[in-house]
Amino acid sequence: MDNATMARLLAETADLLEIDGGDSFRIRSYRRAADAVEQTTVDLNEAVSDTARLLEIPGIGKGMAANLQAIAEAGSLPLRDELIAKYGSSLLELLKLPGMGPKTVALLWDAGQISSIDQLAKAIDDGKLNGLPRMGAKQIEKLKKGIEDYKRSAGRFRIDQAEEAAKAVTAWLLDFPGIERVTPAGSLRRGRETEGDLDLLVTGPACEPGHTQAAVDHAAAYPGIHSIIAKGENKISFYLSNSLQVDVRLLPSSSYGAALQYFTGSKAHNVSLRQRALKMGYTLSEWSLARLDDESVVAAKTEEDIYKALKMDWMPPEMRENLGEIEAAAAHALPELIELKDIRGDVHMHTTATDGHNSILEMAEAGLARGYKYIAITDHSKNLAMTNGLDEKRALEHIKRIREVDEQMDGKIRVFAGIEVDILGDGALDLDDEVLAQMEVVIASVHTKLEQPKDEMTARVLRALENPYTRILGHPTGRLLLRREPFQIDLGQVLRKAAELGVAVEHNAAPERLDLSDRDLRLAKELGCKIVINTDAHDTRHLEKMTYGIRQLRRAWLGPEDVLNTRTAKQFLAALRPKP
Ligand code: DGT
Ligand code: CA
Ligand code: CA
Ligand code: ZN
Repeated sequence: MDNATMARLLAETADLLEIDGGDSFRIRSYRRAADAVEQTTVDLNEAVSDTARLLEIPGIGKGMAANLQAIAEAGSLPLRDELIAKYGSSLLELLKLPGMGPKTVALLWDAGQISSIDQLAKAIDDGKLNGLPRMGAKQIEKLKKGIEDYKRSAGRFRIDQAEEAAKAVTAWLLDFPGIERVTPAGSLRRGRETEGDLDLLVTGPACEPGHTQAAVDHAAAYPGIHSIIAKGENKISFYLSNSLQVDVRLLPSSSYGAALQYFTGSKAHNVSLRQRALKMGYTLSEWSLARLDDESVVAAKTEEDIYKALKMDWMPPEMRENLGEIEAAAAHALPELIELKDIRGDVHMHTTATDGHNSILEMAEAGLARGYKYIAITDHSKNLAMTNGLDEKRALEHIKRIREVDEQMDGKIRVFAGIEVDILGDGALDLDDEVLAQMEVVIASVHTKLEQPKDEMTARVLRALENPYTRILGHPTGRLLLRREPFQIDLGQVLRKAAELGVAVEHNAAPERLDLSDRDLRLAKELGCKIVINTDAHDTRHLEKMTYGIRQLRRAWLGPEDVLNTRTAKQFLAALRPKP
């Protein structure tokens, strides 16, 4: 059991105790222990047998040390188990709703033994919450929205987490001598921003009919498996310990293409494609494209064969959402999509001057190592005090240091001076114009007061765009995938204004953001916006996350010409809004 899981069990115990009306001193000690376990660099799994070592961890006393030992031994904590038995484990799910703390959960329990999200939804619908203390109409509305958001994101995983898991399982499968190829299909192959489960397609001699047992057994022995859901002749499904489901299918190489096409989806794309096949006298399945009349196979071995037999061009998986790609492929009119190698620079990143982990020089060298021709250093501004944001004086000093590194790189890579300047609550920018005037890349972003009503937020961002020094609008909706919904904003109006003023809009490639979303990117292109893709790196390693953003641009059908930082350094600067 890892530290994170132990910390979670302790924190949940504290929450349950509070709901139970427990002694506040005791509640606090569990909470403090949870924090301590989360913060410590000691591997508790290893240290747990040595009480003295546990006691050295600040926040862990004798009682908690015993609790940690109990957790390590039994995988659970008796007190937590007791409370779960009393209230049910769904109570913990209630706590995951935004704005829901133990006090509110206790209130709901007392009001009608409401102990799950479904029961809460029903109680709201039945009007049972009206009149409860601290439950005004506004509060109830908020809860309702929280439930909707939660249901939408529950059980999904970010693309970086899904990809990491896919890579690990793939490596394990490829270790087996009779397995030659493993391909992730489904939403991951289509590059969706989140994945519901992984669909891995496997082929090789060990996957041919009648010979699959050993390969299935090998898959079942993957060390990361939490529990097996189903195990058959050609398929095994299991949960990883983070509860991500993985479906592994073993396929004969003769029908690999048909299966890849089918399991890549999307469902909507497949439905449309099947209709086209029917009109042509064919039937399309996960096994083959076959003639309707005599069932003879027309194509099955590769995806290209199948699309070709349907008189279409093969299309990148990111396009397969039934949004016009079938018609375009049939008309041989598919657009050229952007690729990672088209990107020549990354112009949003942070350094140790604020909340980044690396120096200007280290970021420049990492950019160079990726083959970039330019980067921009864009640290935070003073409004974001928790990041040690730059005030005017420090910003000017920072520009000087950036110029020095630019010199030092001797033309191998250009290092532009920039800032990610906060858009204040009223739409003013956080730094004086005279300072902004000295930088090449001024990104304006909203980081605070995210709760503003829609018209206020829209007016705020419009005002920020009007500032003549604003050149890029950073992460325009402020969402954090599966954690925080976009803030309320009239994005159409903002994008139209950005297009009119020549302010570029950012696609933030950090996998927890990925905004603008694929759909918003399509709108941005339609409206004629300039588009920039950035990683918002806070560490040299984050520069690698560009790939997740590229997938979203491709899903929006963007080509290299649609994105400013596919251009040379000179062309890039020239394409930004001119300085006043
Ligand atoms: P996810 O897992 O929710 O992120 O999304 P997908 O697209 O990976 O969906 P999943 O895992 O349920 O199925 C993988 C692919 O298999 C899906 O994209 C298309 C295909 N598929 C699954 N069920 C059906 C179905 O009932 N009809 C059709 N036409 N295709 C299906
Ligand atoms: Ca899937
Ligand atoms: Ca699946
Ligand atoms: Zn930011």
